[in-house]
Amino acid sequence: MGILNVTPDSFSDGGKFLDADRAIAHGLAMFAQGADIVDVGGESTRPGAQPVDPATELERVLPIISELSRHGPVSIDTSKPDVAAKSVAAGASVINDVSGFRDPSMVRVASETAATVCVMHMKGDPRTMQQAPTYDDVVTEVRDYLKRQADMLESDGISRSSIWIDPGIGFGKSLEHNLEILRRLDEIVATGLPVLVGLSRKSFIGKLTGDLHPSNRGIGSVAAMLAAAAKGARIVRVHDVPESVQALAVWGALS
Ligand code: HH2
Repeated sequence: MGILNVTPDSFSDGGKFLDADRAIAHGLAMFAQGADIVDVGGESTRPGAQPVDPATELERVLPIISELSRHGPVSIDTSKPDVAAKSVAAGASVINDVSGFRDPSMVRVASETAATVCVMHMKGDPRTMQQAPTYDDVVTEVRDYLKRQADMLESDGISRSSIWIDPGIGFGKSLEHNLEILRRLDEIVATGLPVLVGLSRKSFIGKLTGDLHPSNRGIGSVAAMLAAAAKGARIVRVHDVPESVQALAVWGALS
């Protein structure tokens, strides 16, 4: 899954693709480079990010989704029901909600469409989530939460085969929490639901390597992505599509 942030403030590619033509060109390039899906977002969820109103978010994402969905599968990265509904109407086939379908209106929108849903775990919200998050056992807590949300979505009419889960690397997690989740990802994979992992260029890579600039974290991200794939991750959300496709091709042939 290639990342396309149509925002001024995303932590890594903020401001690069706010212009619609550039965003579309980058999405098409990611399809050509081997992305199976492009994840379009119009609101940054980095720690401390300020919320965006639905009209602004729609204005950013709709033209991109309409065009890109003619060329390949597109997901919409949003927690807002109106944005999700209009994005699916414009051609998105996946609703990727970092707030994990906690809002009943998001569940209703999802159940009224045939879209696949991605349920992510986040502790708190982006404004506060990195303020000393604590867990008894992060892996068990995240896994049980994702299972409960998947059961709730299924009882609200969404087919289990259309539900992906995501442990939410960096969303209310310390460095140790992120590492523990990745080391024990197989316990989340054991739920039987397809697991998506988004770790590309995130701050834990910078903390491990001492390189704090997101654009210098590509190789560390590929290493972590392969570790996640080895533990059974089915979908990996990445900024660096050609490098990730190449790494997965070689790892896939050897594993
Ligand atoms: N991470 C980000 C955004 N959306 N969606 C899923 N399912 N999983 C993730 O880990 C995830 C996500 C944050 O990364 P990014 O989009 O690169 O930055 P920003 O939120 O600043 O736009």
